[in-house]
Amino acid sequence: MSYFSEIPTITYEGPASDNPYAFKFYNPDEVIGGKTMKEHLRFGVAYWHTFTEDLSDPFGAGTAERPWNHLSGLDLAKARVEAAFEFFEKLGVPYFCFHDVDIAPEGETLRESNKNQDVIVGMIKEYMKDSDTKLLWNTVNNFSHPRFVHGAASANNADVFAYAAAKVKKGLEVGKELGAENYVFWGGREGYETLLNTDMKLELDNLGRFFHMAVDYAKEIGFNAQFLIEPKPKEPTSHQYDFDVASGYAFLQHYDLQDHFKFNIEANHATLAGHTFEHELRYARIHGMLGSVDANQGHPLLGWDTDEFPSDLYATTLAMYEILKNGGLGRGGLNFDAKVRRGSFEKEDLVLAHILGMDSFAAGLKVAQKLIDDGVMDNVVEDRYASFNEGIGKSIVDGTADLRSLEEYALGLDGIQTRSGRLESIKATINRYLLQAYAGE
Ligand code: XUL
Ligand code: CO
Repeated sequence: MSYFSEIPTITYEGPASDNPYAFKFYNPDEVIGGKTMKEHLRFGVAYWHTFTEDLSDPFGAGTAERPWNHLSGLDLAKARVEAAFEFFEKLGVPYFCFHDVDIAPEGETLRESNKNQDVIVGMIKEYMKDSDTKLLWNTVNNFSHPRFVHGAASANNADVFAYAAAKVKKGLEVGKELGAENYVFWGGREGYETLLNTDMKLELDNLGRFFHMAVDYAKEIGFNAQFLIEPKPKEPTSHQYDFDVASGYAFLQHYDLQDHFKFNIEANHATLAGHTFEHELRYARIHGMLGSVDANQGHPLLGWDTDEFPSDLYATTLAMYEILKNGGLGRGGLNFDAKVRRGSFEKEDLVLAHILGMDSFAAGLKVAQKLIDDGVMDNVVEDRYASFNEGIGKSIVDGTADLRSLEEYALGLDGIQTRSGRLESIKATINRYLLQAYAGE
């Protein structure tokens, strides 16, 4: 059965093309800074948004028209697998990602859920044999079912902790079976709604214990995926424990988990935390903790996690700048944790949305590499901090200065010269690079 037969295989036609079913900027074989675009970008399709999502929102029912909507149970799950691998091939995406409940229906019991998963995981494994698409990461959904109303690993109820642990155990086994390169923990309900009934210390300690159990079990079964924490400040909780990279990193260090995890950074989670996307990438990068990316964007006028497909070239450029400066994402990738808008309910929109996301990051990559090659930001930064390269500045950086030596120096100063940060000029330069990157093509 074919689900996307009317849709052609998407190929690169270049910026001048007006064919909606073609890449304008994503040219998988084009070499940028010594690596192909395909090697740099490692795109992933999020199974939940593309094959499971019905596009409902808190105010209205689902609108998604999908050729598998008439099915249910395991038949529906199987149809989605067929559709997914056809979709991956049409777009030439190298990776996909899923939660346990995205791929297979939950049963009445944990045992039944596991059995359903086994059926679908077996089918996915077969499809993967004939496909170039691999599993970037899997995870388990420990937040949707009512049993997780008060959290999972940070729940008040030990039975819920045990149930969540059992689901992660299965998730790790599934990840190993399908050769996942990473395994993600997003703490959907690992937080609280109010401190009035919350033992924060016990919840955080339990979360730490939970992660150690996962690390130990992965080691035991020989599943050597990179573990990733995906920070988000809130939603659905009013306060999520892994609020942002900085608080997540402090948590990992406190519980001695920092060597076992990196971060999966989502653009819209960064902005919900009051940061820019590039702030979260930079914070992770400079601490050696940048693992992978959930590539999406928020709506500037809405305060929640809208999970839009990335279209903002300024944001993708600055994100790719951080990723290039990181030397790439290693075994991580750019997973489109993004959904088409509720009004974009036709199946064609799924393809068009991925083309938009892939092209946006490809263009960002090209501009970012040029900015790096020409030292645009590096030169500004080097010049701005030059006072730390010699004299008193050098003594601060190399640790030979102390308050006494600094006082002596400051007392001898005859005024301090400060200089402009030239922000507007830098922005004008970035605009020029953005507009010139494809000039003449
Ligand atoms: C929710 C979110 C999740 C994680 C995986 O905001 O981003 O889909 O990516 O659980
Ligand atoms: Co995400």
